[in-house]
Amino acid sequence: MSTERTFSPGKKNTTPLTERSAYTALVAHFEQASGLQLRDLFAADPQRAEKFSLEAAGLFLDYSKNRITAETVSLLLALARESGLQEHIAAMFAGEKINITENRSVLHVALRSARTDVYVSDGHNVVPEVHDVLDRMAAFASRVRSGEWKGYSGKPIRNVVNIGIGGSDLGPVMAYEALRYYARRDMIFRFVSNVDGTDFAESVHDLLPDETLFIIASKTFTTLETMTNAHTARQWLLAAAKDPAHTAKHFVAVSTNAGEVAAFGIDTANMFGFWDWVGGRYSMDSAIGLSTMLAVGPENFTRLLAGFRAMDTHFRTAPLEHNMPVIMGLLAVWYNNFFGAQTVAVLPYDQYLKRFPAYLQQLTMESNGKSVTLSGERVDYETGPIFWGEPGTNGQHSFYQLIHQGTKLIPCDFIGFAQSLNPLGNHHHLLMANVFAQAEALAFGKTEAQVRLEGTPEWLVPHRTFDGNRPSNVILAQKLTPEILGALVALYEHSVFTQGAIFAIDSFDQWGVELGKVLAKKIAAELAAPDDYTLQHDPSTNALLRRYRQYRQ
Ligand code: G6Q
Repeated sequence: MSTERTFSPGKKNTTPLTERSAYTALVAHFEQASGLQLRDLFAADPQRAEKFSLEAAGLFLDYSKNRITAETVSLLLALARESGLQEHIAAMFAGEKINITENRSVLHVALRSARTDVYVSDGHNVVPEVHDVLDRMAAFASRVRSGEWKGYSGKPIRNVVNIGIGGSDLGPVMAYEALRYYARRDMIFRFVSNVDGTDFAESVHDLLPDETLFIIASKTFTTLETMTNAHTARQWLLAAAKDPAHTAKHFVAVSTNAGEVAAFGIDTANMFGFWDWVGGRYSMDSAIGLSTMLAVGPENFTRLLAGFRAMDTHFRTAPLEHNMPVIMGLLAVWYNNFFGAQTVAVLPYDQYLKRFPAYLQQLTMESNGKSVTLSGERVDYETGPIFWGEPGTNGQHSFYQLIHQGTKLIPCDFIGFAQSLNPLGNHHHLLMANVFAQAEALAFGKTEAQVRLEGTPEWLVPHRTFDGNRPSNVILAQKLTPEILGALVALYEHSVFTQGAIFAIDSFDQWGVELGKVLAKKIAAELAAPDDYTLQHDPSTNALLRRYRQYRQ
């Protein structure tokens, strides 16, 4: 890696956030705004819902139930401008090396480009190679799905096991679950990520090796968990297939590292590449999405990419005040940096989106969980919030209590669809009634007077009162299609980008993941060392390692 810093900090404003004039103006504005009550804001302006809503790429966002006024929005937009957000968006789309610590372009938007688009990294247009890989993926997926691609015993492939972790797992799992309605029902898809042998063992225990295809998905092809699982998978296959030549029909790779792929024994003709300008957590629409394409077919995968592209175009071209990812990113900054909210809850009211919160956790927290700025100074303000969530309505019967009546402020994103993919009786109305009811209850609560009117005994009144004034966004779409999933993921990608521009951090590196990886390798070697091996860690770690060895005896 080059040791030169090549990024011109002129793209993002590296004046410390807290010293920017729009920030100072927001601090002053917050003094009154923190006392705003959503009940009063709605009573004062019957048009509020229309004013604070947006449509883009098939998504509708109602952000009127936020603790904001028109002045708040205009000050947040001023902060975005002063922070260089527009220049930074232009720099990303132009392929500039905005991932400064790894000296890389950030061009996941090129993964969903139209064939005629031009995206340039290091002086050359990457679009033809993107489409070349997509075409090869489509040809391969069609051969597997049609049964033309056969396993070693001559039977077609019925099972696909994706082996990957982090960005090479969370996107594929989430997309498979989200698009299951569109997936081949006569094929089984499994996802192995954990180095815990149980993950592999349970994933294959009911599969036949001669009908199973493994996708080894790893950008680097050196990740400990993935390579350990990949070697175990090969042993599992060979225990049945015997002849090592048979692995060719059962292993394909998705990687940027052809050398390691070949060293593992996978023919690079069966390798689907991507590029260093695709971050792991931004890679579900690259070849890392091969399992998704095998499940839903090339046409649906193309529809997914079209949805991403529609949101990319919106993000790049819409004025900031009508720009959905920008508005969502700025609202996140408002609560994170002014109200001191530590977390954001994402609450999809669609069973198919059950892995969406986990996916967003990596996207948001690995991207913006940083504490130094682009110029290397320690921040004196909060950066990325904690993301968490569960599909509705299950969460309502567990953690929503704290959101409604706890002491913490937790902004919520509700996601719902007008049509169910599985219309059954009255289920969908009941599901969606809960979205609207929860957002309403959080915003408006229930006053003491209302509780008393219901005849509640006086001593119970405080317990049954809801303060309200708890903010939420509601995102609605017609139904969960591949296009809508793409638009939804891109919405959050670009909202994270917006926040990163305000925080003046590198949203595209992940050095924090490294230290644990290095230490784990060292300790793994020590665990296999003889008993008299002298441990040189801190006393707590040494004692734990001794205890582990003792239990193993
Ligand atoms: C994502 C991170 C990380 C990465 C995994 C897997 O942005 O870089 O989650 O995706 O560590 O890495 P490989 O794909 O190289 O195995």
